[in-house]
Amino acid sequence: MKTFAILHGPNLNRLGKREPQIYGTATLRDLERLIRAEARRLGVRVVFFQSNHEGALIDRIHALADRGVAGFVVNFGAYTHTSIALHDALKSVAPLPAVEVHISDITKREKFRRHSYTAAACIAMISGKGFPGYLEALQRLAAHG
Ligand code: CA2
Repeated sequence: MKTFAILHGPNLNRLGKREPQIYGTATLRDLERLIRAEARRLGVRVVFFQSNHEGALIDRIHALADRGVAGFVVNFGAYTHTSIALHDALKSVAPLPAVEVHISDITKREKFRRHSYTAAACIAMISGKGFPGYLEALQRLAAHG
């Protein structure tokens, strides 16, 4: 059975606690429950990791790749818009596929959120679809050659 890693970046541990008009009222735990149910339906395994630290996310990408995961669903939070290092980390584990997800539509918010450095290392980016975007990302990975 394939295992996919779901990586959450900075502040996503605060989901459901602030800015419900942008991110909704459900928590990260609620999101992980939804993803687990979709994984069961698809017949794949999922592992989760959240960190507020760029280096910790990079170390985990390397470790998960060495451990044999089949791909990544990533929401690097604000590091999306700043981190060449996370882009390079995904490239460093090629050809493992990654799909980037954003709960909000990053193209319709502040100018500084419009560009993603990390999407260039991903096979797809899903933005603005809320939590269902993560389920779509998992489906994309499960269907990926
Ligand atoms: O829309 C997304 O999923 C984002 O990746 C969320 C990030 C943001 O920096 C990106 O531009 C878009 C923010 C993570 C969550 O931040 C929270 C802020 C307040 C309350 C709860 C979460």
